Amino acid sequence: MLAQAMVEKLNEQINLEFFSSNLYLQMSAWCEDKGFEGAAAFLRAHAVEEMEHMQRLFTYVSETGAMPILGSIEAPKHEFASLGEVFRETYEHEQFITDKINKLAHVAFTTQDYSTFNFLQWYVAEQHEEEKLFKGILDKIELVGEDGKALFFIDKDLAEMAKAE
Ligand code: OFO
Repeated sequence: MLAQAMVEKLNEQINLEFFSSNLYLQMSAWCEDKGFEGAAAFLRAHAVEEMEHMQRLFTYVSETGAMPILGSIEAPKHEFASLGEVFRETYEHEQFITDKINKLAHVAFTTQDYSTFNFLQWYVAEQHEEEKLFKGILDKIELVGEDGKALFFIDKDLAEMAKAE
């Protein structure tokens, strides 16, 4: 049985995972609109992964006998200055999510909710992967620059990465 305060925090995280999914889906629409098809495919695939993050939390809350409560999800922004900006924002967003997961793990540990603490370890490891993934893309963009030719190759690379998502 989870403490009510923990249920509320897990519900907030469910909401945030929905937001992450919508953010990447919206970014994929911007990329598609600007002709970056590889980036669009990559972000769309990643939006699906975020829904899996949401589902995993939803299942955990249900299985412990509490009720997941879905709130309204903030609309993501839909205008970006460049492909570089899109990926700078993905990386910042993942850092924000890591911070949220760390705070959740801290609360679970300090309230001796070891079941939730153990459950959250998957997210701790996943956030390491998520940051690595987005930092890697950002590093590549910063390395090659943002002229048309460079972005063409970045987009091709992202198309390959989308297949692995
Ligand atoms: Fe991108 O890791 Fe969930 O939100």
